Amino acid sequence: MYPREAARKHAVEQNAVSQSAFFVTTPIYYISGNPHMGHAYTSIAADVLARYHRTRGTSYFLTGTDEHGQKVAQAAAAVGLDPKTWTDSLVPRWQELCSRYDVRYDDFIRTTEPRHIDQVVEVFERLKASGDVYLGAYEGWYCTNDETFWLEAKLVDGRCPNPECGREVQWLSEQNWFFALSKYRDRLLAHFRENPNFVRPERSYNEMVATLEGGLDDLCISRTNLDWGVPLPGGGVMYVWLDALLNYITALDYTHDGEKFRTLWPANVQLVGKEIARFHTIIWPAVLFALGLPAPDMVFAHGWMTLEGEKMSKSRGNVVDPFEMVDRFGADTLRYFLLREAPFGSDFSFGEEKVRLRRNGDLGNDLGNLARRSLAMLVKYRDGVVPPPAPSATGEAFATLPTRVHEAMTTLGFRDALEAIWELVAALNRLIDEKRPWDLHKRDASDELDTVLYDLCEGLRWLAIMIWPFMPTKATELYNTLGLPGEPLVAWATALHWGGLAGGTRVAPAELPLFPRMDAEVAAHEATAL
Ligand code: ME8
Repeated sequence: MYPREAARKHAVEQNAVSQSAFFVTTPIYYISGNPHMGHAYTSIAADVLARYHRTRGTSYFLTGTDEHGQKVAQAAAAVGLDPKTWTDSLVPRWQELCSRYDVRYDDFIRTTEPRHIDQVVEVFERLKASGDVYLGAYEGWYCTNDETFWLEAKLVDGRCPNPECGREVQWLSEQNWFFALSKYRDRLLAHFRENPNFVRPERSYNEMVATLEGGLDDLCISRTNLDWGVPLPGGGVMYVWLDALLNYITALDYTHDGEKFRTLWPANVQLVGKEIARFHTIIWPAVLFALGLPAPDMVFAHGWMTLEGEKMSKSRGNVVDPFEMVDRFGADTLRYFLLREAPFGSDFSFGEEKVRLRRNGDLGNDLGNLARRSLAMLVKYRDGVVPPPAPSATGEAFATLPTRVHEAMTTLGFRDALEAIWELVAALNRLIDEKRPWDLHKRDASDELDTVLYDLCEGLRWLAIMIWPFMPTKATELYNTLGLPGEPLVAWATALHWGGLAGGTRVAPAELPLFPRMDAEVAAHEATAL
């Protein structure tokens, strides 16, 4: 059993939080141009998950760029650069995407780095030695856009059968290296059956089982008509998909038996867009099995961000610039929007008007006004000093909220988690409307006013803690406004007990409003001013 599996098993037996880091990955993105909003989506989701698990112990978040293959080579050639100079010039923009959206990765791997290339060659040698990689003749159709070989029978009108692509395919005829994928079909099917959570959501799970039941061909894993890739002993370069998939373990120093590898693999969650589920749930685990390694616990194939009903993608040209959006709306509003708008497994359309509605509604009217009104009343009626805790119906009603949010986060139900958190927002707003603190003040109902003001402040503290993974900047602002120092990166199990906010705490509501209203005209004006 792998050390990490043993540690987890122990944690489960002891009913304790596992001390080993929660390991989450994104796909490594093709660096054939600048990032678009779809790329930001996956990275934000991974960041939210990593931050959530940081509140429970530690997490490790890996992302990076996929820099080999014909697609990148062609993009570089189109601007007259060699591929490495081209990717070097683009990587800073991809990393900037992360920093602009508060996406804090622990490692950013590039497949052109020596640490990756050396290990890819070593893996190739190991697979050759075990007989899982063998030399054979390849003749078949290749789609450069998808970097995928297709069987003749699968082509649609002689073109790439991927409905998102449909481009011309090329006939290739070469001596090539093959990976014995077909040999792993039964083991994969058994793995799927024994681990229903291996592939989520269920739709992807079912699709992949159907693919497996339909049979697997061995996979051609080398290319001889291309030199932009990891060079293989004896000539040719490695098929870009195998090269890319291996990043998940080369980043952990796998072939050097690195400490990171021993403590982090298998990954807890690997996030991918649904179009690349097949690579991650069939080819990837088969390669891991061939290396004698366990498969990740879960591959989550999320839905697509669309524009006017079509998948947002570079090749279609219908992309939204994430830098322009973050300048306009700020990172937290977009992070909230993306994870609140649709269940994580479903497609959803991106639209600025929709972002603006969420910003002004859920964030501005519901949460922002709650904070503004509550703190203004505390300042007005109690000089900004939090009253002592008292037994609270609100506290009782929401005692199970952290557990509900946890359950949602475990299944990557980001939207459910946010909806559950917003129940507390709504309850606190109702509390103000029903109790009318201004009347309590007029009537001199001092104890009751204390209880209401305490509940509002304590509720805001809970909210700051629970929204932190989603909106780290605004959550920290809210937390600091309550007179609490640092970031609300705290263990929920100890921090989320109603009454945790000490009476006598002095609030500092200077930073409000949290979410200033955005008018359509203002948004448009700001856009033209950029
Ligand atoms: O496939 N909606 O890279 P890629 C949602 N290099 N997510 C989207 C999206 C959209 N419209 N567009 C892109 C590759 N994404 C390979 C991966 S991994 C070993 C190699 C996100 O640049 C989503 O995560 O085409 C998708 O799977 C990924 O970007 C594809 O990025």
